[in-house]
Amino acid sequence: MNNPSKEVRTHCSYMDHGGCGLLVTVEDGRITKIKPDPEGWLNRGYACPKGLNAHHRLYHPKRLTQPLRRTGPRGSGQWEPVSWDEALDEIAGRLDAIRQRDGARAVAFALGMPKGLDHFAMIRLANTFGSPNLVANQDVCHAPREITGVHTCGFYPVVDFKEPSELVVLWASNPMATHEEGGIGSQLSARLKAGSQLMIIDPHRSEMCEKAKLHLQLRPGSDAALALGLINVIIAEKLYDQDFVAQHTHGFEELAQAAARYTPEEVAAITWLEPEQIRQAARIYASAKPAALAWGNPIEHTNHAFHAARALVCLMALCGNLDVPGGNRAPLDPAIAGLGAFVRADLVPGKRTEMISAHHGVIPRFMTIPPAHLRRAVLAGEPYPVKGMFFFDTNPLLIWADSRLAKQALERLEFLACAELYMTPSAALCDVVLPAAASLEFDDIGHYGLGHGYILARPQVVDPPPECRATSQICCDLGRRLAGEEMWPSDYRALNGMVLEPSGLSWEEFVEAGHLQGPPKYRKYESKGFRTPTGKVELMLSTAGKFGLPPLPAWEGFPEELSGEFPLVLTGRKKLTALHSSYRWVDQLRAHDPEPLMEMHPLDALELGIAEGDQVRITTRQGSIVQKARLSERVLKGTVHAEHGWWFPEDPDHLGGWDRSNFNLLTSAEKLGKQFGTPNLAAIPCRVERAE
Ligand SMILES: Nc1nc2c(c(=O)[nH]1)N[C@H]1C(S)=C(S)[C@@H](COP(=O)(O)OP(=O)(O)OC[C@H]3O[C@@H](n4cnc5c(=O)[nH]c(N)nc54)[C@H](O)[C@@H]3O)O[C@H]1N2
Ligand SMILES: Nc1nc2c(c(=O)[nH]1)N[C@H]1C(S)=C(S)[C@@H](COP(=O)(O)OP(=O)(O)OC[C@H]3O[C@@H](n4cnc5c(=O)[nH]c(N)nc54)[C@H](O)[C@@H]3O)O[C@H]1N2
Ligand code: SF4
Ligand SMILES: [Mo]
Repeated sequence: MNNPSKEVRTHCSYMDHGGCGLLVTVEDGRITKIKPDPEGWLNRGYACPKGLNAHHRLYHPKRLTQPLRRTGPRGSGQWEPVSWDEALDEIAGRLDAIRQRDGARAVAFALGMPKGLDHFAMIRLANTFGSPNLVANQDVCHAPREITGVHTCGFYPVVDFKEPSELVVLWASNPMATHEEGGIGSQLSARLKAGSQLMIIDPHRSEMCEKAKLHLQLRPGSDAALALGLINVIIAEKLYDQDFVAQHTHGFEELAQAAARYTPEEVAAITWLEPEQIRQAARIYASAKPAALAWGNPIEHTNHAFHAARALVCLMALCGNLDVPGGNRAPLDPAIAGLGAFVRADLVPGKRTEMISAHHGVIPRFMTIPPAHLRRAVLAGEPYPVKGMFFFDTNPLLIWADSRLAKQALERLEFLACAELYMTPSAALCDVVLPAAASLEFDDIGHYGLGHGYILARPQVVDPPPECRATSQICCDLGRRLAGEEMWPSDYRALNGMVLEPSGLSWEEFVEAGHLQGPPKYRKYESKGFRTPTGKVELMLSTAGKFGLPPLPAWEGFPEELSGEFPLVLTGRKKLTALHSSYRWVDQLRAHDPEPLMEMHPLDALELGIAEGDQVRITTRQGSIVQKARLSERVLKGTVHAEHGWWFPEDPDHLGGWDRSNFNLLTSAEKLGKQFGTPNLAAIPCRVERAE
């Protein structure tokens, strides 16, 4: 990086699921300003405060800048600096010793939200090491939607904001803040400007709801019931796409029978809605041609995630919205390396039966280990013990359900190491901590392996601090030690090359192009059928018996009942200016979110003697935390909306006050959905009182 001053075009990353094009000003090797790229493919001149402040992550005085080895008890904050070779040799030596003694499966590798190509480099590391146990948050993030989609219609139906729709439905989805599946917040605005109508299904009344034709403010956790209610009306009133259903679906009669009991009256009682609202929603969705349904993360935040996701794919199918422009599409990848080949899935052929979660009977296509299952292995040896773990891009102590259990499990591990930007509460429990390069400091490929139908170029903008390494490079360094030099390149950039190889593009050509997208083909089923065993959308699953799955979507009740002691329903959502537990130490970002806030209805607050700005204690059957009260009519009476991912880097405690305001002290890892091991992060009975 020689030029004294320059502007570099790249894509925002490690900040959410978006892909805003950015123009980054570099002066004397330092980033001084970030602007949105007016020509950004997905964002066209938009960027949020996270992207615009991304460089402040790089220059924080307390950023980790050298490898550290623990010298005192875990979590005591006592470290000594070591060289990279010492640190890597120690990690490789300890993990290998466990492999020699207890087998490769006794070592787990863990990740969080997919951030870049390093996510897939880590999966490759687990595979080349020989372990079937790759832990990730997919139990509560995308697997229920993706895999249920694959079982039902052969693909993961992603909302299509690229083509015109008559109606957009935001169902448990808030793209203006989260930019799920790409840069779609700004794309959604464009769709609305072009005349699409809007329907929102969300217990929180955001500003977007003012633009909506209908907002169903439902009881959190009742989505499966509501979707079945819509199916009921659509079938009873014959509003479905009769040609599509006749030609392309399997099990319509059985679905019709199953849905018959979910009358608007029945469903109204469950969802806290009026029967007429349910009829209206069904008519609006079924009459719009096409309708694009953005289905979000909270669908996956109860142990009934499978049923909720099944019901929603059935709804899309009934109304003929699958794989049509402006509906829910089946994106095709550009010519790039297939995922299986990149991660070397072939090296662990027995994974499906040997992975910890197979013992718990998860859906066989689900190939990552839910954190709840990992902890049963570590703490109870069920189905066999796990003794060592390496992780990056995740902060388990804050983001796994039941943080106390997470702490016990991390502490119980014989050896634990990670790569991080900052000494997070989870890093503080490690034996060795490696200093990671931040995004913008290495060449990266965005959105690979996520089923979005495109990849984004994220060229390096500045050099990392001398002792910080890209996480993909760390995978190469550990891979060469643990799996042999023939299995891993010495320079991580070769991994980018592997992904691009089938495209015939060099890295420079890819950067010049900015992105690669697959062919925009729709209605592929017309020539090829749907990629399910029957070749049709399986409203009733033909594989139900084989995989032990419920054949038809159903409402199985709330995960937990309300009671006199716990009369309110707790849920949450992501905020535009924060990413889970990340970057709480970056002042420029923290300024937007100085402290944890919970929202409750003024009438509930009045009954409980709580005033705006009070510190309140939220208590569930599992635990209790403190956040600051915001009284708001945007939430329903009887509900509480709290923020997750809160810790306090400024705290003198070495674990950053992890147990004060952390939502996941309120969640449990006991009651899990069978298909994905999903715990309940939403719809949790709670009570609230003023904290002293
Ligand atoms: N700014 C920001 N962006 C992010 C992230 C972040 O942390 N911050 N995280 C990224 C990740 S990993 C993910 S998975 C995505 C998630 O992105 P989204 O799917 O948009 O997820 P959420 O914000 O969790 O929830 C969306 C909406 O669901 C509503 N909701 C809550 N409970 C329920 C319920 O029971 N039923 C219904 N129908 N609605 C409910 C919330 O009020 C919220 O408006 O965002 C990504 N983008
Ligand atoms: N209660 C509750 N729990 C939830 C959710 C919820 O809605 N409610 N959402 C769930 C969902 S959808 C997801 S995806 C997970 C997210 O879970 P995680 O991905 O674990 O979330 P983060 O807290 O963002 O942790 C990311 C870690 O990566 C580090 N990091 C950031 N940038 C870099 C980098 O450039 N290099 C390296 N090496 N590290 C970096 C950060 O410092 C941070 O510690 O949380 C889940 N947990
Ligand atoms: S919306 Fe997402 S991708 Fe765009 S600037 Fe913000 S964090 Fe980055
Ligand atoms: Mo996520």
